[in-house]
Amino acid sequence: MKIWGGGLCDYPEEFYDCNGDCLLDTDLDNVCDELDNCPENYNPFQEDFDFDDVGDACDGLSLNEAQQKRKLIRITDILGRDTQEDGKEKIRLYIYDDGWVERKIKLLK
Ligand SMILES: [Ca+2]
Ligand SMILES: [Ca+2]
Ligand SMILES: [Ca+2]
Repeated sequence: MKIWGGGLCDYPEEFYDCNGDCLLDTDLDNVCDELDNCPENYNPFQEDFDFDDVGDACDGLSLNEAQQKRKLIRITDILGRDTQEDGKEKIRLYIYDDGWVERKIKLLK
């Protein structure tokens, strides 16, 4: 995202005025409503852990909550074969009932 740097104002950045201020910024985090992944939550860094374009600040779940709410339905290896929690595969995929997939990488001891 580019931020208008001031000076000439022939072509202000979309959604910004000539001063680099948002035309609309409900939560005052300097990310314009049109670009803000949480228009009503102050989150200047636009964190979005699961990349669904809804920011963490308003995604309705924190990481901890998410893990508590979800139910683990399968553990597979990288090729989609079922494995176990203590499997020896280096990378395991934890598949949850809401479609969430968590990748766990086993550290070598
Ligand atoms: Ca904003
Ligand atoms: Ca925001
Ligand atoms: Ca999100």
